[in-house]
Amino acid sequence: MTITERAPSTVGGSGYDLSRFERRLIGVHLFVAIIALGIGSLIGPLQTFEYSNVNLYQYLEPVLQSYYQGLSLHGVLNALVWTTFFIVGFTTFTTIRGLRRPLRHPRINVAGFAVMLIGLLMAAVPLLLDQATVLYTFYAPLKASWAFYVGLTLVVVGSWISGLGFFLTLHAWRKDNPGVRSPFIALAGVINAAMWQIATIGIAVQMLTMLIPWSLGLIDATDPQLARTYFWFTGHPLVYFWLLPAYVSWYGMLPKQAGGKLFSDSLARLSFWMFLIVSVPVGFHHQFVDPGIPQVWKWLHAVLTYGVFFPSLLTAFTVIASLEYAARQRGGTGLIGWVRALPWGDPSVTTQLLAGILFMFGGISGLTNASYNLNLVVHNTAWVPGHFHLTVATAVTLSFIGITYWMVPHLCGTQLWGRRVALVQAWTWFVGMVIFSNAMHMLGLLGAPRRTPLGEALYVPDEWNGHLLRVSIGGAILLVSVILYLVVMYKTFRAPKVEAALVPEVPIAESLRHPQLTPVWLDRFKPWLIAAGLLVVLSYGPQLVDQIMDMSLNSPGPDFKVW
Ligand code: HAS
Ligand code: CU1
Repeated sequence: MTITERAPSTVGGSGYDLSRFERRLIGVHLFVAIIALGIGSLIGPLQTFEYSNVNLYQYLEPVLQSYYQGLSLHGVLNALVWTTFFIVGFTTFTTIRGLRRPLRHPRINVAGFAVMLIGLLMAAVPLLLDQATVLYTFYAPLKASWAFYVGLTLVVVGSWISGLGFFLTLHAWRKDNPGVRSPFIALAGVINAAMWQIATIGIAVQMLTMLIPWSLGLIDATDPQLARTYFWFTGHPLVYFWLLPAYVSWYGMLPKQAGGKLFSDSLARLSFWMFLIVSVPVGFHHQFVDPGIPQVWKWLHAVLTYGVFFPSLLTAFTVIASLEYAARQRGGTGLIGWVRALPWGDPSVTTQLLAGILFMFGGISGLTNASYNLNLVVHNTAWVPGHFHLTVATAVTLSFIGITYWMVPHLCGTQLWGRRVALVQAWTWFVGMVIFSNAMHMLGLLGAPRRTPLGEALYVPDEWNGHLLRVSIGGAILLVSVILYLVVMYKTFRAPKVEAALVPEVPIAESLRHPQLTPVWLDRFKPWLIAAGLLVVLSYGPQLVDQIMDMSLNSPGPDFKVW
């Protein structure tokens, strides 16, 4: 095969400078994301202190009425708002910069942002007024104000609109570059957007046919079982919607930052296509204990969950191989001694390495959850937040933080303020999360329920106490880390502009083998989209038909509020 000179491959460096408009568009996404993370993460430690019976909520009463209002804000702001705004902003960046061309229809992407922002503001009002204290999973029959549901729906619709903008931009690039493999970081971002469009059908149906009419009083009651099934149709792939942008960075950027190359462009693409196929048809692993879903469907989703484990194993292999290659280029030696040769002094690298290390443990707890038998032990216990603070709150969030360490100065034309402070931020996050999440896992095994202000309990088994204290200690360390992050971001934003050569460049990793050698089937949407659609229909279709036929809108009556 001849490799055309035209092939822009995935090589980074210079080549396309973002316009002022593009910088601003991406910047406003990041701005909203970081504010959400800031507020959401400041609430988290309050919950951990509560576990040790230190109730700071009482001092915040005019703003926060209860532990549950705080927990709802924490979950919505961190898990839904920080992630979604960051991801859409970052994918705008990887689309433009990966393809080295402007957005095909920038107005679409501006509209996407505007709709997301309006949705966020709509959802924020009832949340702050204690009218949406329904936690981030908003399980019926907990009922929030209609504005909360409409607002969240608009956030999703806005992300669809932006996704369309990415897709049209990639499409235009492909027309101009026939036969050339799509640059990895751009393709991977669009695959994630495509997966998200399929995944969010569940929540769209839930909102439009159940929760919104119910909250508006148009229907009297709802069916919690069906609502949960719709929710987890979206809720599980949601976690990969969060994870995949971190993988874009681990595969497509981190190797360059570490001084090496991407070990295999083909494996990187394969893992993204696998996520497109198997991210959705696994939602019943959140409903193993729910009545009304026959065992065989739970079994099928459990098997497919082991399938979705596989692309992460591929990722561990490929990313660690890329890092080892980089480290050996830098003079690293030994079976694992090479790890020391990685650029641990670079906060953007260190955050992502630490995120990856904790993700290995998050993967193990995920595997535990996925086993039907073990899930019966850990479901609804503190183990589950233990699991997802290693995944979404570390693998994803700490990686996103690491990305902002080069991206924010890049967009602002400044340099990262306080390199050392940022390193302390990375390590405090790591240490805080190790302590916090280990204690949560242990508490879960001892039977402590999740989503419960345990400090208020009149009696807890003695063996919980040490772990409850460690949860609070972890939370305190994380509080320091969040504050350091906000300071670094603020100072970087306000730092004096520097000449272009001193601004951090965009780290786009070259592949060891030229991407043009990657098989064509790893660059085609159609077969993968068909497979994804088929698998969703097979794994959910019959069960959804059954549940819809059996639907009983009787739970509970119109005026039901438990908080
Ligand atoms: Fe999960 C519950 C199963 C991954 C998030 N999960 C949750 C909830 C959240 C969540 C938020 O089967 C709670 C939902 C709620 O509120 O009720 N999860 C899994 C499985 C995986 C998994 C099998 N989860 C994630 C990810 C998340 C996330 C990713 C967020 C981003 N999870 C479950 C199940 C439940 C669940 C059940 C229901 C529990 C219940 O009963 O309620 C897998 O995808 C995990 C695969 C991961 C790996 C690890 C690979 C390691 C890598 C690291 C490489 C290292 C590097 C660093 C790069 C196989 C890739 C190298 C460094 C050097 C220095 C060299
Ligand atoms: Cu899941």
